[in-house]
Amino acid sequence: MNRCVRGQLQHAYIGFGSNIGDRLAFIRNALRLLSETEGILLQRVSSVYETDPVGFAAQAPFLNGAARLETDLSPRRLLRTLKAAETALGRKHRIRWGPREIDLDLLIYGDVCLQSEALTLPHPEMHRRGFVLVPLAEIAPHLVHPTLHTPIRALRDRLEEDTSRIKKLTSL
Ligand code: PH2
Ligand code: MG
Ligand code: MG
Repeated sequence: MNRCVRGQLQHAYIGFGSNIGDRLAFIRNALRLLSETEGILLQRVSSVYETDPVGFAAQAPFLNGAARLETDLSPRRLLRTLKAAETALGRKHRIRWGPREIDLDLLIYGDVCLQSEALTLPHPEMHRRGFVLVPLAEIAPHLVHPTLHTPIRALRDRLEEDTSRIKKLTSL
């Protein structure tokens, strides 16, 4: 159920990634765009990690990270804002799971759980992905996953995926 009341401040967590061009510049520009957006306060940003591609392996390594926002935008408006930022930064549409200039994914929005064609919260794959959980555990180890009722750090620690190829690269 979406319990968000517009105008109320919520904590939202996003994941970001890039594996084309100047990856760090795409990430820096995305975070700057979001921090300049009315209704969004960028509160915490993880280190940037270099990660092996998951899903479609024949592509360049990614830079990934996570951030905590405080926002009074609804989940759908926040999602639209993230998509608009991707487009503004020059993201081209390519194959699913494939290379991208910048990817901004809404992972968790307060304790909202919803499933629709446009948006599923929490993100349905996040608990299986090292490139999401490693940076997210850095900034929010005790955050409890709204449907699995498990802290992010514990989800990271029980990952089946090999996280040895997720290397902390730099801080922003
Ligand atoms: N994103 C994908 C598919 N595979 N692999 C890594 N390492 N990082 C990503 O951000 C990523 C991916 C689709 O969103
Ligand atoms: Mg993604
Ligand atoms: Mg995405």
